[in-house]
Parts: sequence; structure tokens; C-alpha cells
Amino acid sequence: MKRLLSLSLALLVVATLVASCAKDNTGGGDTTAGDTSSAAAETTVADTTKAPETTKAPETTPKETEPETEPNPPEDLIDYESIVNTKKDVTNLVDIESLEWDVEGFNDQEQAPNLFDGDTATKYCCPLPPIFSFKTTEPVKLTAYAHATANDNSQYGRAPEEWIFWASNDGENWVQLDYVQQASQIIERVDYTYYAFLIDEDKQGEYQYYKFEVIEAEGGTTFQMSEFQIFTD
Ligand SMILES: [Ca+2]
Repeated sequence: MKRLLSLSLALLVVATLVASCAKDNTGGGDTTAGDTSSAAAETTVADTTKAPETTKAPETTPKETEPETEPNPPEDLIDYESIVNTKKDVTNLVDIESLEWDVEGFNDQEQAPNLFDGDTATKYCCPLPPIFSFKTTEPVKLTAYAHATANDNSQYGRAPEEWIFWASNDGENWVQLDYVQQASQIIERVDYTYYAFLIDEDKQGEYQYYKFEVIEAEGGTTFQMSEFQIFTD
């Protein structure tokens, strides 16, 4: 009986010791693991917080510069004849007396009124970058416009390469009807040739003042154009 009691006691002591060891180990483990994971977590959190900050900046920069560098080529080549046949040419509404241009032609025979004489053999030819403006005799909703190359575009590439066509109802507050870059993707080095451009539906509206701003020519520092036309539906 005594033996049994001592064995039981011995077992109890061993059990208590084992339990105590396990507790210590777990406790120690917990502390160590806790410290490590908490440190790791802190590092990870800190890293993750830092990461978006650094990636955010470059992401914003390209987005902001994208519209400036993004090419805005003209629509696919539009058949000029189909525009003439399906739309109404209202170039006769241009009040020639209202025509103004800020860069003088190279001589008296190369001034802006030549744009509206119905003859591709006469042209407006001047140094870049000119703007010409005109008023129509009544407000009109343009859906297309066209311009023609002149006598020696095949040789020098003086047709406009980049331009903005503006419209207004008071001659002071302007809206953009069309903005074209890289026009040489469709305007070839040919002479006396008309090219038509559609005005997007969301840009269309009744206006009476118009302004054509040439930014670049295809081949250098000289701009020329023989005719300018406007169309409505
Ligand atoms: Ca002309």
C-alpha cells in the first residue's frame, strides 16, 4: 500500500513537472512567437503602407501627361465626294467681309480670301502658325468641313499637320469642334486635293463664329491651303 502511495505520489510529481515544463515552453514560445510575429507584422504593415505611396506617384504622372503625348490622328480617310453628295455645302454662308487672319501671306496673291474663291489654283500661303477666322451670315450647325491642298504641296508638304477648328456664338467664348494631329496619316503630298473631316456629334451645335488655328504643317515652317469649306446635314 505504501508502495502504491509512493508510486502515485511520484507519478503526481512527474505529472506536475511535465505540466509545468509544458506551460513554460508554451509561455516562452508564445512570447517569442508573439514578439517575432508582431515585429514581422509591424515591418510588413510599415512596408505595405510605404509601398502604395511610392507606386502611387509614378501612376499619376503618366496619366496626367498621357493626353498631351497621346496622338490624336484624324479619323480614317473620309471620301470627300461622299461628303459633297450626302451633306449640304454651306460655304456660301461665309461672310467674306468678316474674314480675318493674323499672319500675312507671302505676297498679295497669297492671302486668306483665296481660301473662299472656289479655286484650288489660288491659296493662302504664309509662315507658321496662322489663325484665320470668319463669321457666317446666320448660325449654322456644321457636321463636316474640308480643306484642299494647293499647287506645290507634293513638293514641300505645306498642308496642315495639326490644327484646331473652333466655334463660338459671340466671337469671344470658343469651343473646340475638332482637333487633329498627325494629319499626314491621311493627307498625302498631292496638289489641288480636297480632304473632308467630320465633326463629332457631341461637338456639333449652332454657331456663327469660326476660327481655324493651324499649329503645324507637314513639311516645315510654311503653311498653305487652297480652299476651305463647311458642311451641314
Ligand atoms: Ca482658292
